[in-house]
Amino acid sequence: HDQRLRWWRDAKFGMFIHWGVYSQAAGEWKGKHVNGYSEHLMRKEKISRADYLDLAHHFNPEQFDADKWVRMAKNAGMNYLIITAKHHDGFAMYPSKVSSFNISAQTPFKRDPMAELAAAAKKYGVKFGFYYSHAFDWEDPDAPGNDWEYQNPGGDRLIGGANWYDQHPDWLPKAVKYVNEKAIPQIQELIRLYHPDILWFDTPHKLPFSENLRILEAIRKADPDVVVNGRLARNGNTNYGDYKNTGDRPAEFAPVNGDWEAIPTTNESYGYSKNDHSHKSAGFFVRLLAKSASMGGNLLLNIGPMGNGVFDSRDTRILESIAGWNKKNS
Ligand code: JFZ
Repeated sequence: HDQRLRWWRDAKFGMFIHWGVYSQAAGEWKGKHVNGYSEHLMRKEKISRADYLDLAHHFNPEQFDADKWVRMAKNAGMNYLIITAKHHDGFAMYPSKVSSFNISAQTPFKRDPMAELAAAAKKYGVKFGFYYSHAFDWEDPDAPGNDWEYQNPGGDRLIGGANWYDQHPDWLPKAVKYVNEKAIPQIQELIRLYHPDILWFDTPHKLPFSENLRILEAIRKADPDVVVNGRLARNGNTNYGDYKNTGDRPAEFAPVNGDWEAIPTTNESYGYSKNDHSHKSAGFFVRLLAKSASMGGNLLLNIGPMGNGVFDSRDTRILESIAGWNKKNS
């Protein structure tokens, strides 16, 4: 654990990137603004798998430039980068052999952005890894979450969502099937293809603790050196990953014992949302970074690139002024 976490403890500052098919929709559906997390578009608008694929068929980020993305991070003083390989929509942003719900099978974009990012990160000495939604997967009929198209376990309208397995143990075999046939194989695939330094998980309450532990075992077996965040598996107050995450919003930024990381986003959404103008100032994040570092934590600052592969200019402005500050102080 200490060995694994060595680079992570020194890193202090990282870039979080939420980028997927939802970025193409930009927080809008059928001409109207969708509030909050744009990466939750599919759930909020109850979009069917087929309609979501229509959106994917128009995802063609030809201006994507991995070198530029990593340089932006590096110049801002960020030492690690974590990008969504698969968010809750279930869409793999890399050519997955496990599921055809992926970027190379469903979009006109024939490059592998994850491979390009992994290479650029290596070039600039930035640690690299993936966000992988292990619990929620809205396209998979067996996974927890999608209750508008399939009768999935743990959907939001079904018995309140969390701990559904206590009330509905009869649904458990479906979730286990999803973990065996999609989640674990894709995580193993990501480790094999890209050798990530870190894997970042979320919403563990959507799966029983035993399933989360099974995923953790599979990761440790595939690569004992990969850092795993605390949102993979949680039981009471105990985290089973390598470190803890605070709540998503800076307001929830409170002292935590041990190794921890905060994950503020520049505005109110993690994925790109063109009508969300709530971006905080660069100064705000510089102060937040000083605060987290002084409290012994890491700051993983999220940005949401656009569907065309370019950073939102509002994010770029923040990153460039942090870079200016970084240059003066290093
Ligand atoms: C999750 C995701 O649902 C969201 O889309 C984004 O990826 C974010 C980083 O994580 O949302 C959460 C998860 C946990 C909390 C809040 C939002 N929390 O513990 O406060």
